[in-house]
Amino acid sequence: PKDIMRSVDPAALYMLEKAKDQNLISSYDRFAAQQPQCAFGYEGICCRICFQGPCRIKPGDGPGSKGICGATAYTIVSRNIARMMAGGASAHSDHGRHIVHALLHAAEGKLADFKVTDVEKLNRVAERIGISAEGKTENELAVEVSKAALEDFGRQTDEPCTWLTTTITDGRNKKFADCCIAPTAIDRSVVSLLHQTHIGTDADPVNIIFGGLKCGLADYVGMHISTDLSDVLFGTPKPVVTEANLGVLKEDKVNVIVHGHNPILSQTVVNVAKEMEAEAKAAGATGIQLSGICCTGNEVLMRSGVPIATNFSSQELAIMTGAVDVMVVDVQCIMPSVQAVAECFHTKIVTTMDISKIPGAHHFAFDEEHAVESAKAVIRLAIEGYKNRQGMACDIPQIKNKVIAGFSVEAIVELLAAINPETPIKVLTDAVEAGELAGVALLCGCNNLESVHDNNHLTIARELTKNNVFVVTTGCSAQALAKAGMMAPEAIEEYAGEGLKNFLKRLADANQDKLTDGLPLVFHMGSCVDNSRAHDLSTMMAKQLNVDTPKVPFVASAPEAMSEKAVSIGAGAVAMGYPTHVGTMPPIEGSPLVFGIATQIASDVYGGYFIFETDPMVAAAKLLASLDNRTWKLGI
Ligand code: BF8
Repeated sequence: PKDIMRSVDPAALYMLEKAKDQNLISSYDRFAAQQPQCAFGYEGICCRICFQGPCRIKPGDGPGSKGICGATAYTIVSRNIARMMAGGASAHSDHGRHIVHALLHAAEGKLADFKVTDVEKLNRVAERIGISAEGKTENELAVEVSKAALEDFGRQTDEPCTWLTTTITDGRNKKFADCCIAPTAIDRSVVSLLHQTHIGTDADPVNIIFGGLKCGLADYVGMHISTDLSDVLFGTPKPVVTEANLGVLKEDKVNVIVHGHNPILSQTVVNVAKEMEAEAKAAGATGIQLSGICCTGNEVLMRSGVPIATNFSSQELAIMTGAVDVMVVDVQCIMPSVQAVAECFHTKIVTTMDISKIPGAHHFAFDEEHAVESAKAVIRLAIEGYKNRQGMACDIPQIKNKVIAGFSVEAIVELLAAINPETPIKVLTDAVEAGELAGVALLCGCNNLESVHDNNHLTIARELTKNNVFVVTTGCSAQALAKAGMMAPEAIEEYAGEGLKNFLKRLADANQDKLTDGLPLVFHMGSCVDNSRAHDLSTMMAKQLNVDTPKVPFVASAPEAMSEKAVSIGAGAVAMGYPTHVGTMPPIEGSPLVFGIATQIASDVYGGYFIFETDPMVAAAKLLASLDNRTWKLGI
């Protein structure tokens, strides 16, 4: 209905109005058309694991209260949610594997277009995982590091994953070993979980959820490998200044949007675009305008300052501007509908990965051996598109905000080191111990139209920063905050509480020589795999405070979670010991027992727990209370 607010992003609202006038259908309309959604599925008590079903669990204690095999609500709910964790871990880690192969093949001299870019990061990763750099060339070292990473995917013995044991606290290592949830290999943990949740295997919800947590930790390993080796290949992010929202599209330029997750494709497009400006100008454009959607957008934003066009829910709306010449996509979070919308305009959708195709779209198979060639072909298609667009109407909402991003852990440590060169992280923990900061929060995850687009992200960020929480952010959450201007220095004056204001001012003053444009209110740490960066920050805080991660005043929130990846990230976060808020209901309400495992039993065993709360104001209050409880327990 017309009076329901569907987004708090003014650019998205502008485009939704236009869509209505022109009878263009988007996910916002399809969400409304799906109502009311199936209550059995919504609560997780629809079982489709075997095809005697679907079985729907009904109240009472008659035969309808169980599946045909006798599975109860708690078995069905736990199996369904665990399978989502397996899906999420698969997506993150398969992306990670792609990066490992690219680094390995580049270091073996098989790829002309890729090389080790960040030797220091390579050395740091090698040292951390116990590989000596002594007497080795950087390529030899990169080969060894890549092979060690591949071991974490396929090890058949019982040692836990290297990228887990070497990146977490001793306390977490012991806990995971004691509870038998340390993954030995990513692929194996996914396979085991699919086996465990097959009809007639595991019926015990606690055991199933613990299997899920193991997969959540495998997801963490996959994310960490992705981040580390992407940094080695393309560089570790440093502060960059750029912009966000649909106003970054330019009518007089060739507009190329990169969308998806894998930086191998998007970074190559970015690198090649610089060399092809002249071709674009020869076609009458004033240049090439790149912009990003979803996490591949975050990857090239962090490393190359490429602006953000928009985030997940509003991806179709970008095409409706009529200004997008090519949208090139790789994997994950690409709505199949982008092709249908593109067909109403001159826009071409280009798919690039053999596991991710859309009927009707152009498919340019992208392989690392011909990366530059493929990227050039994509940009040439966009230049053709620009020519075809002449004489057609563009309608770009002139809405965008300034963004300061690029905050890898290394970049944050460098900022802190300007105040305390010996122990940089102490600047952050001291601020928490002094009560200047209430703690640290990671805002991450998707959009989900169950809530008003971007509203939960913005409301929670405002409440937390007002109450002196240092906010780091990734994924579509970061993009929501960027679009709304919360990554501009001006946002500090507008939203930060006194303590946070003073902390950020001290940091900015100490780094004046490095920062051309000051610091933002909230710190963009990258894509969803870069949640590993936030984990590293909390682990550093734990080590400095001499406690395990469940005692650190650190919380996580996925205000508008939607994807399987969000479920596996959340599982990993809870295992690490964080109070983890989810602002849209995952399908677990059909079993009070599973709900209790997630919200209470998890806390008894791991220290972390889920907070399910759909009201963003109440959620912020709960997150603040969790931080408060942790600082109180630390004796602060
Ligand atoms: O990996 S936040 S909607 S884009 S799943 Fe997807 Fe969710 Fe966005 Fe990035 Ni993450």
